[in-house]
Amino acid sequence: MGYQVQRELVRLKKEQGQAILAYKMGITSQAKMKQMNVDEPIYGYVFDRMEVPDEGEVRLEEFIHPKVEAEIAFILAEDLEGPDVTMEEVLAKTEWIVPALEIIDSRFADFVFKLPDVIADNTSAAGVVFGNRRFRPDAFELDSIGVTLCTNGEQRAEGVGAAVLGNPAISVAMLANMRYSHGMGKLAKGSMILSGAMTEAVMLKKGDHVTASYAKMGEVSFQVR
Ligand code: OOG
Ligand code: MG
Repeated sequence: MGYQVQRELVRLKKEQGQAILAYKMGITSQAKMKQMNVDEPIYGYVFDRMEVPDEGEVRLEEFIHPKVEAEIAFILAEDLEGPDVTMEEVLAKTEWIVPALEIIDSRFADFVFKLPDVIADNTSAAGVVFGNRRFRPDAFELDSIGVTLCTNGEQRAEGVGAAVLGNPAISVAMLANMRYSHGMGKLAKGSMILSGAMTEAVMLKKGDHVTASYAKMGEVSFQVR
């Protein structure tokens, strides 16, 4: 099973001195779930060394065939523990929401994989750029936040919060509940969670300047060298 391999991967990375920076949900859109023929999203981990500062740089050589997608991240004010976490509980226990870009990369050619493979491959986690500004969870309706993803000023993808399981907070609730059912414990206060892509993933090329522009939440960007 994919999660057993993933657990071993996490153990090895920790042994090498890497630390978990954030949790991530993946395959959270109806379109992607249908494509993968699943009715449940998947989760994985973002490690500390995957972080890129807002307006920072990545080197294409450090990846295999990276893509980027726009997401909303949550930072918890209180512990979240399954099995019955709801969207309302997530919103009540969230300290901040933060616009974020996720860089995904895959061991599998053309990102063609079966579900256990992508879970074992840590859900393609390869990088994260958190925006510099953070917002209270009640500042907006998260399902209606729109985002456009551009490379070199040209729009490549767009999306909206509702693309993530109806609301990104539902994705966080599902993460807490899935972790409970897998015996993985609670999401502790202070945890950061990437809730899943609001946009299609866009292939990166050398020289790309990537910018995600969020309605009311500003921009997150980085440069590919
Ligand atoms: C799996 C990871 C997907 C997301 O936000 O949906 C993901 C993949 O498509 O390679 O991170
Ligand atoms: Mg993602």
